[in-house]
Parts: sequence; C-alpha cells; structure tokens
Amino acid sequence: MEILEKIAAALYDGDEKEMPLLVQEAIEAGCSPQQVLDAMMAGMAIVGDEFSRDELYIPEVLCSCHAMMEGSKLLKPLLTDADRNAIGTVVLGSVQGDMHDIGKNLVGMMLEGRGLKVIDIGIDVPAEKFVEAAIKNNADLVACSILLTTTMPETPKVVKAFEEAGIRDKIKIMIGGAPITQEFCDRMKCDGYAKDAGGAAALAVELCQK
Ligand code: B1M
Repeated sequence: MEILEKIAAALYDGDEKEMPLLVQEAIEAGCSPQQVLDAMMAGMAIVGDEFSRDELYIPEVLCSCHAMMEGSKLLKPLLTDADRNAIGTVVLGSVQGDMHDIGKNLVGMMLEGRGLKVIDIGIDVPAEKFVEAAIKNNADLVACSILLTTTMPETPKVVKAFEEAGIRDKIKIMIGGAPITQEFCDRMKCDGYAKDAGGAAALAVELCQK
C-alpha cells in the first residue's frame, strides 16, 4: 500500500509534522496499527543501517526518533485498552548505560494493550532501581530493554540484584532488544526473551500467569 511506503519515507526523513497526518490517513484507509508500526520500523531500519555506516549523524537520527514518537502517539489508543483490569504488573526500563527508549516505549504500549499494568521507570536504570520499583509496585515481572552490546553485561547485574534482595524466585525477569538472543537469555538465567514488541506482550502475559 502506497501510504505505508510514505510512512516509511517520512520516518526516514524525520518529518514529525507529516507523520501523524500519514498515520491517520493509513488508519482511515483500513491499515492495522501493526502494519503502520511495521512501516515505521522499515524506515527506522534504513536509518539504522546508514547510521552504522556514518552516512547519517545523531541529529538526523533524532529527527527520525521524533517522527516515530509522533506517529506512535496516535497508535497508542488503538493498541491499548486502559479500562481492563490488569492481569499483572510489569516494571519496564532500559538498563543502565542505555539511552534507547523507542523500542521500550513500544513494548510498554503492547503490554498495556494485552491488559498488563506497566510501570515505566525510564532509561539508564541501575539494577537496584529495578529491584526498588518491583518491590514498591508488587510487580510480577521485570522487563529490561537492552539495545547496545556494551549494555548486555547489565543483565547479570539485574539478576544478581534480585537474588541479593531475596526475591528472585518471586519475580520473573524478561529481556529483549536488538543484540539479545534466546541463547544469551538462557545463559543469564532470565525467565524469557522476546524479539519484538508483539512477542514481548505475549511472553509477558504468559510469565505473569505462571
Ligand atoms: Co543508537 N545504536 N546509539 N541511538 N541506535 C543502535 C542500537 C545501533 C545498532 C546503530 C548502529 O550502529 N547500527 C548501535 C549499537 C551497536 C552495538 O551495540 N553493537 C547504536 C549505537 C552505537 C549508539 C551510540 C553508542 C552512538 C554514539 O553515540 N556513538 C549511542 C549510545 C547511547 C546510549 O544508549 N548510551 C546511540 C545513541 C542513539 C540516539 C540517541 C541517537 C538514538 C536513540 C534515541 C532514543 O531511543 N530516544 C539512537 C537510535 C535511534 C538507534 C537506532 C538507529 C534505532 C533504534 C530504534 O529506536 N529502533 C539503532 C539501529 C537499529 O536498531 N537499527 C541504534 C526502533 C525500535 C522500535 O526498535 O529499539 O530495536 P528497537 O526495539 C524493538 C526490539 O529490539 C524489541 O522490540 C522493539 C519493537 O519491536 N525490544 C524488546 C526492545 N526492547 C525490548 C524489550 C523486551 C522485548 C523486546 O523485553 C523486555
């Protein structure tokens, strides 16, 4: 569909003014929120490739991020249903040293869409803060977003912090983000890994119900 191509292009161009108009147009034309998200992700994939080849620089990447956020705002009410009774509480954050939050925010939206209560504690979150928030909110699950290979070593720190607090057996820990794999998850003795936001929502529901 042509409108989805326009969305991918507007994401690449970082056109935050045009993006909400295009998202609205796509929804009115019958595209599902997931198709619209996929189109934005396709634009972001090109941004990522060019960023890694130094063909795009941080300010340009940030324009694309703003366009993604503007588009996501419109999708949020379509993906979430705040009136449902929560089937579990999830503490969500990007691990210490990690400032990436677009994927985390999408994961949060999808989790809410599946009826979970999400406590988003932000970016650059030290292991102890995950523990603090989990205790304070009586959480069932802690969800860590990890986008950098250099922040992967935060994972064992989070697991250890829960062990040291004596609550590792009461709270499930799931991880995800571009560099994470199932093999890494198993090696870190986390309870689950999901590749994308849709998978994260399904897994979070499963882990909260265990
Ligand atoms: Co950064 N960055 N970045 N960056 N950045 C990556 C991740 C990178 C792959 C780009 C590249 O080189 N190709 C690379 C990492 C390489 C590596 O680790 N080996 C990289 C780098 C190097 C850096 C800096 C170090 C660059 C620098 O300063 N020299 C720096 C680090 C800052 C820090 O965190 N300390 C940096 C900075 C930035 C910006 C600030 C410019 C910006 C972030 C702005 C923001 O988030 N508010 C940025 C961006 C935008 C990217 C790319 C281009 C896009 C990330 C994104 O938002 N994708 C990214 C390249 C890429 O991914 N193609 C890149 C869209 C988003 C919806 O997808 O975040 O993958 P994603 O989330 C997905 C899944 O991963 C998954 O579901 C989401 C939705 O489906 N998921 C989970 C995420 N969390 C999950 C949790 C789960 C389950 C699934 O369970 C708990």
